[in-house]
Amino acid sequence: MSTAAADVQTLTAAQLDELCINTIRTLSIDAVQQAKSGHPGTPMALAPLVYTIWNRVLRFDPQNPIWPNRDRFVLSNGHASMLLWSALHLTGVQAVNASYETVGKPSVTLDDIRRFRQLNSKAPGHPEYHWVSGVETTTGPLGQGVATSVGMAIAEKWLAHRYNRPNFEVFDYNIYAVCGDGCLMEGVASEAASLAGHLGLDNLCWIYDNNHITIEGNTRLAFTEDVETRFLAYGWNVLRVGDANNIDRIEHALATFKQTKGRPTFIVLDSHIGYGSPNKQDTSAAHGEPLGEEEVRLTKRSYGWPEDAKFLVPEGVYEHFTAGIGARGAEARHKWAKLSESYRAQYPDLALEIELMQKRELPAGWDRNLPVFPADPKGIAGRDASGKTLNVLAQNIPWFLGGSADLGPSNKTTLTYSGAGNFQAEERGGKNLHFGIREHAMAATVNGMSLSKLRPFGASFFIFSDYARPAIRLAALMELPSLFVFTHDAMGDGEDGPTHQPVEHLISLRAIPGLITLRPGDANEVVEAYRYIVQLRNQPVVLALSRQPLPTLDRSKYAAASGVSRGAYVLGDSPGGSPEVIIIASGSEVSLAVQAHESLLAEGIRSRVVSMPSWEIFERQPRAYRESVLPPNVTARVAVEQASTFGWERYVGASGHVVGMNTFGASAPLKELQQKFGFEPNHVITAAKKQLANSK
Ligand SMILES: Cc1ncc(C[n+]2csc(CCOP(=O)(O)OP(=O)(O)O)c2C)c(N)n1
Ligand SMILES: [Mg+2]
Repeated sequence: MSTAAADVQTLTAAQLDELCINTIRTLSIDAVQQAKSGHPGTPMALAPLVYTIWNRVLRFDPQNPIWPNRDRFVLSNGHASMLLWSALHLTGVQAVNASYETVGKPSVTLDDIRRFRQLNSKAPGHPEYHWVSGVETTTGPLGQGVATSVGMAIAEKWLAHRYNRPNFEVFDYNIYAVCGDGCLMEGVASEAASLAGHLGLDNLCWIYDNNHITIEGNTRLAFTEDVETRFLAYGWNVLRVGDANNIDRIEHALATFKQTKGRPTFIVLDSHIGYGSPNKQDTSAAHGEPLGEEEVRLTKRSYGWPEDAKFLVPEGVYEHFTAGIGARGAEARHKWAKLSESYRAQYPDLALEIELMQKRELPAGWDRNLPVFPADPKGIAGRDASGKTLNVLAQNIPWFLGGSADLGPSNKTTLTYSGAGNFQAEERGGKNLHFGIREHAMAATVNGMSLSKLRPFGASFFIFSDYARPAIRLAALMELPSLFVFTHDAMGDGEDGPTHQPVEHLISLRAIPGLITLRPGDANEVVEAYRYIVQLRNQPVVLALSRQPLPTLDRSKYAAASGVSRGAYVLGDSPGGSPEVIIIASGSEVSLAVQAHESLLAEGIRSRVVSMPSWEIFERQPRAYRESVLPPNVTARVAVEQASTFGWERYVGASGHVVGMNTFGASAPLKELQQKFGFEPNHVITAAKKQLANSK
C-alpha cells in the first residue's frame, strides 16, 4: 500500500518518516519538471538526510528563523536548492523583513515551489540569503557554503566565549553544512577545512554527499583521492554512514558529532543520486535536468506515490514537522528567551551588546578616540593610519575583529592593544584571527562571521584580492557588511614587481554591484573611511591602502577629510571657485594631484583638485552635489590613479585625460616606477594644460 494514500492514523512511525521524505523527493521532482530546469537527483538522494537534520536534530524554530542561538544549516551544494525549499516550506518557516521582524507569512509557499526558478518566486534556482528567510547563506558557487560555515563556527565560539556566563549558555549552537563532490574538489573548501581543523571547531559538522557523480560523469574521471584520510589529516573526526536512506544511522552520526569535542566532524554519506528513478539513479543524467514525464511516473511508482499527483503534500506531513522541529524549536527558543531575560537582568551591558549586534547597530562611543593626524609633508602610510584606526575601533566595538592571511605585520592589521589576543582553539576570545595563507577561505570566513552579526575584517595585499574575489562577490550579493582591508594598493611596493602590483583590481572590484571600494588619499581620509565603513549595515567594502607614506594634507588649507563620506569632494579650488580644469585622484595620487594643482594655480590657471576615494559612494550622492564637484561645463579634466585607466572616462569624459596604467608594472624602486609610468607632477601639469588648450 502506498504511504501517500494511506490513512495517516494507521501509519507506523517509520512509514510517517518515509512519507515526509518522499514528500521532499516528489516536491523536488515536480518542481524541477515544471520549471524544466534544475537538479532533481540530489534532493531525491538527500531527502532522508535533510529530513533527519531538520526534523530530528536542528535546534531551529520555524516561527522565528533568526533567533541568535539557532543552529545553522548550510546547503553548500546549492544546486540541490529544492531540498531547502522543501524543508522551509514543510516546516512552515516564517518570513522575516529587513528590520528583523517576522511578517506573519510563510517564507516559502507551495505556490513558490510550483514556480521554482521563476521570477519573484521565493524558490529561486539557488539558495539566496536575504531573498528567502531561513536561508543562512547564499550558495551555488561550489565550496563557498562550507567555507562560509567555518566563519559561522568561529563566530559561535567567539560569541560563546564573550557572552556565556556560569549557568548562562546564551550561545551554544552548531553549524551543519551539506556538501557534495564539487564542494570538496574546490580549493576553498580545502583551505577552510584546514583552518577549521586547526582551530578545533567542534561546533561544525560537514556532511559529504558521497555519490561519486558530478556533471561529466563518475568521479573516477577526476576525483579519486582518499577524502576521509584528507579530513583526518586536517584534524577532523571522520564518520561514515554507508546508506543515505538509513535515518537512524544518520541521526546516530549527528549525535556522535554533538559529543565530539576538540575537532570538527566530517560525515561521509554514501548516497545514490536520483534515488528511486529506475533509469537515472546513479547517473549524471539525474544531476542537471528534469527526469522527464515518463521517468517521473516510474519514480513515483517506485516510491509508492500516486503517479499523477503533483506537488502533493499528503495529510499528516505538515503536522509531523510541526510535532518535530516545530515543537522542539519553539521549546528551545522559548527557553532561550527566558534565559536571555534573566541574563539581561544580571548582565545588562552584555545583553545590550548582543541586542545591538543583532540589529547591526554600534555601541555608544564607537568613534571615541579616533585618531586625527596633523599635517605632515612626510606623512604616514595608508596601512599605518589604518592600523591605528583599527586598534581604536576594535576597542570601542567589542564585536569588531579580524585578521590577515599571514600578512598582519605588512597589512598593519594586527590588533596590538593589551588584551586583544589571538583567536585559537585554546583562546576563543582573541580578536586577532590568523587565517593563514588562505585568502579565499578568509573572505568566505569573514562572510560567515558577518552572517553571524560580528563585524569582521580580513586582510591581504591588494593584488591577492583576486584570490578572495568569489567570496567578495558573494558578500555583495548577500548585502553583508564584510570588510576587506587590502594594502600595497599600487606600485608602492616597488621592488616586488608586477606580480605584486595591482593594475586592474580597482576597476574590476568597482564592477561588482553593491560593493564599495574605498581608496583614501591620506591618513585622515583613512580614518574617515573607517568612520563610514563601520556605520554600514548592508554593504561590503574593499579598502585599498598604500604601503608607502603619503603626505598628510593640511586640512586648514584643504577641505575636511569628512568629504570621504560623499565619495568625492573638492579638496582644493581656484580662488573664487570657478575652475577651468579639474584634476581628480584617489589614494596615493591625491598628493601628486595636489602638487600639480598648486603649480597650476601659481601659473594663474584656475585649477580644482578633487579627491575621489570611492566611485560608488559618489554615485549615491544627489546629482546636484555630484555636479557641484564635477561641473558639467568644465570639460578639461585629468584623472590620476595608479591603476587601469579603464572606466575613468565616466568622470573625465571622452575628451578627458587619464594618467593611469595600461600595462603591468615593473620591479624597481618606487621613485623610478613613478618616473617610468608618468606619476609625476610635471606629467599631470602638462596633461592639464593640454586639456585646457583642447577645451578652448
Ligand atoms: C565554482 C563552481 N563551479 C562549477 C559549478 C557548476 N556545477 C554545478 S553542480 C556541479 C557538479 C557538482 O557535483 P557534485 O557536487 O558532486 O553534486 P551532485 O551532482 O552529486 O549533486 C557543477 C560543476 C558551480 N556551481 N560552482
Ligand atoms: Mg556528486
